[in-house]
Amino acid sequence: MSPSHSSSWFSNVEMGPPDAILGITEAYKADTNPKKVNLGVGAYRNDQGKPHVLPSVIKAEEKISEMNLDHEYLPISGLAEFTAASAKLAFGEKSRVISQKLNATVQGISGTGSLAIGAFFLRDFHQGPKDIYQPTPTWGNHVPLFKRAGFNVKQYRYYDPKTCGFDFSGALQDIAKIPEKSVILLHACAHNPTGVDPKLDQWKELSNLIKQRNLFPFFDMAYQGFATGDIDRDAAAVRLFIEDGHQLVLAQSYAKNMGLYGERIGAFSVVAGSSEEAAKVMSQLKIIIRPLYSNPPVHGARIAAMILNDAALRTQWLKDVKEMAQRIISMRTKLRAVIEGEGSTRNWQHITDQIGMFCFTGMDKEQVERLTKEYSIYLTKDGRISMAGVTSGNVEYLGKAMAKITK
Ligand code: CBA
Repeated sequence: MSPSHSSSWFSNVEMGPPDAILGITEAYKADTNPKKVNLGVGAYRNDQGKPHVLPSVIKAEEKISEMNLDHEYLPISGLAEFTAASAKLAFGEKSRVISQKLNATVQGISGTGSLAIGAFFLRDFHQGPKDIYQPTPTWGNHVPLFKRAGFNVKQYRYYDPKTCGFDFSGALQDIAKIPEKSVILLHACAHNPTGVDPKLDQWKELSNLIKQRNLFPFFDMAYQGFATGDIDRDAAAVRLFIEDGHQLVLAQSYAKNMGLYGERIGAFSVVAGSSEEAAKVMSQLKIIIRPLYSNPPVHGARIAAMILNDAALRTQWLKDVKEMAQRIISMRTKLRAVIEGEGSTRNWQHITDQIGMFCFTGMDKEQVERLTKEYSIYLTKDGRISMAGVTSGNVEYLGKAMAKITK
């Protein structure tokens, strides 16, 4: 006898669209053109186009393997040596957050999982409207992530397509109108997808305005080190907000800056009003995490903790990060030179002005489709290319194709 509702319990399930970013990797893999290039996902490649395991990570893994550690569960909040080091990396060793124990920091499932814990925490405890204001544009996953947690997702102006730069006055105008006590999402550095960050004095003004409007800042820091190659400079916005007296929450990822993509290692911090409050917040974070995934995976946490806490490995890591950032910067220069060398009449200065992993090229949907169809160059529909996938081997091919398509 067939079930009364229909032939299957799941006949109501419709085919969903592929993911706007990770779906591109699937399409790339299926392409048989030997010249194909994947500039979709933000994953660093070495100059041979291969995934890169950082020398500091290789050394940390060797040390960990020699220690013959067990595979017991971590505590709900994760590996303590990791979370303590992660908070220091973000806020700075000498921060009042650290000395006054104002932070409740838990290990998260990379940046995305850390953002999700934050969204759930604010859903339950934020004393204000469940509205989050995000920059236009923002990382595509920010929207469904906060919607799933029950937030209304709204926008503030961020990117100016005319200048391919930061729309500072637009952002100030929009933020000035955000209703009090709303949450505002800020990319700490290396904004995705635009590669455009506010300058330090602009951050200062943003901080003042956000304070004046009594908004609550949610920082996403997925690229610490990737903007300038210097982890302290890249944390400047977060640290400035702390100096200005903001309370805030912060999601960190070690996918990019340690190349630990698949290890899913990140952290979520709440900066509370006192150490007593931080302890209470910590208890609630654990209550959120326990039914979700019980406790986080251990391997990535061990690697990150080893790198952050061992002086020699940390020095090596800072060098590794700088090298990745510099390779990307050199590819920006080359790509611009190739396109301009092809006689393109467009202004391509933004390729070298923008920072971090991505270049928001200004190419439209049709141009992107042509690049993919005619050249097997894969990128997101908004015209974003992952500069981390551009190499000495493909930069000519890419630049010439871009010049042709945008003629
Ligand atoms: N925040 C921002 C702003 C990001 O760009 C990304 C990654 C994350 C999450 C958080 P993870 O969970 O892996 O630590 O990163 N964004 C991508 O690089 C990609 O990894 C991107 O290509 O946009 C992704 O998942 O979409």
